[in-house]
Amino acid sequence: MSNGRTVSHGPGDHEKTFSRGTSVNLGDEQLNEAISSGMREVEELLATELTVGEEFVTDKVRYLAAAGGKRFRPMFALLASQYGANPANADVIRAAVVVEMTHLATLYHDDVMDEADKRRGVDSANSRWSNSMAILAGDYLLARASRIMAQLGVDTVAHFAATFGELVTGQMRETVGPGDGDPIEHYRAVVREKTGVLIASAGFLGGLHGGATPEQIDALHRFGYAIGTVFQIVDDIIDIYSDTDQSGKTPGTDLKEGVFTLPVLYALEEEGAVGDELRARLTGPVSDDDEVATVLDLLHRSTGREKALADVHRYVELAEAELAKLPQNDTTAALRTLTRFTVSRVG
Ligand code: GRG
Repeated sequence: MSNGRTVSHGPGDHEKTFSRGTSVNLGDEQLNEAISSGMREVEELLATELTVGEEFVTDKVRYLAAAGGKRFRPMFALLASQYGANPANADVIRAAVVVEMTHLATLYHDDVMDEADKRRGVDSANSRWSNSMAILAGDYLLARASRIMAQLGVDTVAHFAATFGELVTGQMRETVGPGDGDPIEHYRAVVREKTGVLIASAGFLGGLHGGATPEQIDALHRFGYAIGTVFQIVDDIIDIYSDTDQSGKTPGTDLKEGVFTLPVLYALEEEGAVGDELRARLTGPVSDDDEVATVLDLLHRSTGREKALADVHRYVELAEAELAKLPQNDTTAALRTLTRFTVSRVG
């Protein structure tokens, strides 16, 4: 789980299916074309926005956008806009860009807090320049995003004020830790606030600016929270349980950073020898490679994976319940496929 102190991967870094605007496969030709062409407009506006200003600023704000990213959030905003009479209109494109710019800003800030070396396969901005530069680059992105938001009207500005508040609360909640509270509840709250909220915003704003009904906008917003949570838990399961060959990642990255994600938290609650040994070993970051291997082996023998997976399925049910409230058309079928695809990475 990407968070304030630690690693900076995110849901499905290896899940490159949501490509950057060139072509997508959503199961329907017309929808593919609509979303691909919308994503091209998103990329154009994003590129334009990131070139306005002094070169010593824009080279830093362009850096992470150019490095890649799945662009999942703007793509979801475009899909959400399909429910209205005006899908993928200029305001939808603006809203999608605002969401991606905000996402980018959080990545810059998150990497400073995590002291991350890498992001999107390149040196993080903080390691390439400095913490100050990375923070200021994130701030500049928020400044540019705010300018576009102002064009979208007060409802969007008010919505984003709440989104920012939730993002920052999630980051702080994670940094503060669960204290005497339930660590699993704490994890859920952090995932909702850090990962869910911006995906939910993409659904909300795509629906709003596409002209969907208030009920549809609400369903898209809730669907976003649920699918965002699915993404994060799946990613956290992969971090512990998949082979490098399969996932392209080194298992145990979160453990090395001292981050105990959902499967680990469940395993730590377990009664018996495996739970006892994990409780004795997991008192902080696991730095030594042999120790990581031992802990991973214990986790494989625990119930952590199956319990975390049961949670994934509960969130999938929540997501599907929201989709059931929407018109049963090609867009809803595509969102259902995306949901199942996300889960398929962990079975
Ligand atoms: C700047 C508004 C603002 C808030 C600061 C730092 C912070 C408070 C919040 C951090 C939020 C954060 C980084 C959450 C993790 C989000 C996440 C899962 C990132 C990875 O998403 P992907 O996989 O990444 O979609 P790509 O690179 O594909 O875009």
